[in-house]
Amino acid sequence: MTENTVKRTAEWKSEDHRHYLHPFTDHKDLGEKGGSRIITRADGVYIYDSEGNRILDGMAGLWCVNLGYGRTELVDAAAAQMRELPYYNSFFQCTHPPAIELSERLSELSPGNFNHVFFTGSGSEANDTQIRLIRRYWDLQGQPDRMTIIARKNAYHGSTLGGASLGGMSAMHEQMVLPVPGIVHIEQPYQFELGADLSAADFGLQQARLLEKKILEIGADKVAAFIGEPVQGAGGVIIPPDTYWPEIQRICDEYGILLVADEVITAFGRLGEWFGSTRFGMRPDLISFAKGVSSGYLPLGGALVGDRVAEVVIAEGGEFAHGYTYSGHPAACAVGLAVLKIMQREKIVERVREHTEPYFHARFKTLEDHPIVGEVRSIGLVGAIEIVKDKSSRERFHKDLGAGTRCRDFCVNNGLVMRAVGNTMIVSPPLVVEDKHIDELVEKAWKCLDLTAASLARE
Ligand code: PXG
Repeated sequence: MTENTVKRTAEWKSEDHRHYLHPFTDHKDLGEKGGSRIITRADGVYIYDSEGNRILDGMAGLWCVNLGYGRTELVDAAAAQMRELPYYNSFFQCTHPPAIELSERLSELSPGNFNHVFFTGSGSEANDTQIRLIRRYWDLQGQPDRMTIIARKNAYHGSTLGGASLGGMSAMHEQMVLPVPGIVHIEQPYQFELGADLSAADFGLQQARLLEKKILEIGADKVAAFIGEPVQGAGGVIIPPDTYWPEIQRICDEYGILLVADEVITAFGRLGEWFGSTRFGMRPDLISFAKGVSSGYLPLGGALVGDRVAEVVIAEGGEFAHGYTYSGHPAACAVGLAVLKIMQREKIVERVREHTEPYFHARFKTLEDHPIVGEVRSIGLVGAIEIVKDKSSRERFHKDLGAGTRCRDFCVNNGLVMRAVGNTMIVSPPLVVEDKHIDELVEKAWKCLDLTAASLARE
């Protein structure tokens, strides 16, 4: 921080408010509340704002900066690639080394039935690509009536029209007359909200069988695919019971429908595996990825295409009429390769699985003793805290009290980024967090839950 950044803060806030339309933001409300916090730099697991505050980044940016900030190796990889070849496309029978090498590395790291990658610039574009691949596959199989894709309520699959349609966020649907035709939603495996009376095993089976019910309602010969995040992220870190995914897999197999794992958050070590599907015993036909593949340093995503789909689309499909200017961007792919190199060298996935996850799980769970916490859950390095008014009945605070956003604001003002999804607080720290950072996260979270409880008690 320099004196200059402090001085510039007011000016930046005003310019920001006048010109910059932020994603998912109520601009009128933001203006009335004094504008945005301006993040000027970051290092390791901390971000710094223009007024010099140091804040522990409990969200790894937006679930993406898995290797932490200040990785000069990633900066150097991008700079070197930009000097050599800053851009070229892979349309019209061209390609370039970073995209070739990254597609090969991803094929090696992904489950055995995956050997092809389609690159995009984001997770939303990855899921739009999946819709195109799914429709193309069934057309080529001579089953064009298999048009319906089943997804879940409260899922997040991105913000393009396709991604928002697959997602189950009603507020997004309402603003755009979505979903587009051919996408339907079933209920999610959110036990704290929907299944308090059942055992986890029974609740998992019950929620999975909603898929079978929906398939039978539509007609199995009309269903193309099911898409789900192994663990729902933006919906509130919803961790399905162990029985859920095996039963979903059984149903997909039985009716021959494609299974798409949206691993935009869960891949690249977030759940202590290269791909979160592995942890839940899923055998997806298609996988979407983004975020952690480049650790957020440059925009990069893609669709991993399993052999079942690739063989049909490649052998019989002719030209696949789909692609983006930045598909396989050389600098983004060079950063992706450097990320994978660091992950291998520093054994990031193994460290999460063997050390960080158990430590985080145990320490984070202690927050369940807090008087306004109804449940704490975590898996890998994602976690959720359910804020409640009454622990035993799980009664929530009235929605208008904004318990979650209150807690979020206390957190950031006390040096911790924790995100609010309604009254659920969620975290997804960089995978490189050390024990002392986890201690700091838990201590600050407790303090901010105290502040939240006190402020709610005053109303
Ligand atoms: N799938 C999943 C599972 C995601 O979490 C996307 C797709 C879309 O990726 P892009 O790169 O197009 O944003 C995501 C993105 C939040 C939040 O508030 C989460 C995401 C994006 C923005 C906000 O938690 N996830």
